Amino acid sequence: MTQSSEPHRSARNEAISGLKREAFDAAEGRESTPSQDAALRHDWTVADVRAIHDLPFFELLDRARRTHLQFHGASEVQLCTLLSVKTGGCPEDCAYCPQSSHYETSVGKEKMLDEKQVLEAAERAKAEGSTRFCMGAAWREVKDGPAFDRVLSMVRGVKSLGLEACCTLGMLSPDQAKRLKEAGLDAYNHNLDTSRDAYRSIISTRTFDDRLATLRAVREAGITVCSGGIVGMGESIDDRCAMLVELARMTPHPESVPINALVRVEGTPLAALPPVDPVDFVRMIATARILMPRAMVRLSAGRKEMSRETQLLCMYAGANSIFYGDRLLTTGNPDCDIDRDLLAAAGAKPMAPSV
Ligand code: SAM
Ligand code: DTB
Ligand code: SF4
Repeated sequence: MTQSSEPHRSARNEAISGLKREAFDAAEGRESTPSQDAALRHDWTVADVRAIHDLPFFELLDRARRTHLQFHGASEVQLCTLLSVKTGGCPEDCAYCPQSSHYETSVGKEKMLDEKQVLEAAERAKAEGSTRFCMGAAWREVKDGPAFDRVLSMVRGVKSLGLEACCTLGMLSPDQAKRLKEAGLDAYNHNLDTSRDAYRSIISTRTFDDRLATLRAVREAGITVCSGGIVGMGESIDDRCAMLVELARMTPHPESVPINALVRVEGTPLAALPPVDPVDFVRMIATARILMPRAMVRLSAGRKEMSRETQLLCMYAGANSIFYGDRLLTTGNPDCDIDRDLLAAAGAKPMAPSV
């Protein structure tokens, strides 16, 4: 079942789907043109998406580029910085994740960072040119109490620096989402990761529907939705398309769609999988751009193993954000000077702050 066809849909989403797109955009303070409206569909099927995904490569790129230019600046890339505020020891068994306590990896259980450490990292990120700061915790779910209170004050601190604030903390209740919103949180990352069918072979400790319930709580609290997935976990092309369908059937679409290439970490069950085919990865970025024209499509994990040419093709195909700084959460990311060269090669400039 898709998010928009479930009974607990929010009053706000009901209202949006009942409104004409233009009216919704006007209410949100955005202008939209009739041709933009035509591109914003929510009724995608796997067959529709597969037909786009499988287009001859140059045709797919042309179409994605046209969509991108209709909705976004040609050469702007948002720089975001990630920080793991609570690392390792996670009770979930996500087969890709070095932070799961189910697997022997080099990532150990660490204690939670304090607010000062986080704000120093956020200040450094801002000085390097990032405009969005995302705090991650290796939690199955948020528990009310001192750790959550500390996250709330981290969010307030990050906001006071003029950065977009994002968190990824696992499952959330509607009340916790409301408290994050009150603290000023702009976005919540909670990935579908893969298709509903493939999900069961990747994670056994929670369900795909748990994931959708948290995304609903986020949307209903008025926080923007950041949700995407991982390519390269042994899934089929139909699984990849089905994951994009789940996202693109949401009303409104997620504002942010991270597409990760699996980082194959030793000790995890997926460590020995072959790397993702770069052209297939670009296809996912292009398809996400066509399906969710307004979203920020984020070229996320896996860039350290990706050629410069593949990354440039991703940007051409509609990726308009990267994680910036030499660490993701627990694994490496290209150094800032390498990324400055990448942006220069793309003729791209870092996006100015939006808040
Ligand atoms: N514990 C929270 C959760 O799972 O939602 C937040 C942190 S979790 C590390 C955030 C996301 O990172 C995951 O949903 C997954 O998409 C991504 N991720 C984790 N390990 C990865 C890996 N090895 N390669 C690519 N992406 C990964
Ligand atoms: C997302 O989709 N990718 C980021 C962010 N959202 C939180 C996380 C990638 C993590 C890669 C593995 C690691 O560094 O631990
Ligand atoms: Fe835990 Fe998140 Fe890693 Fe899953 S992806 S094991 S929930 S930190």
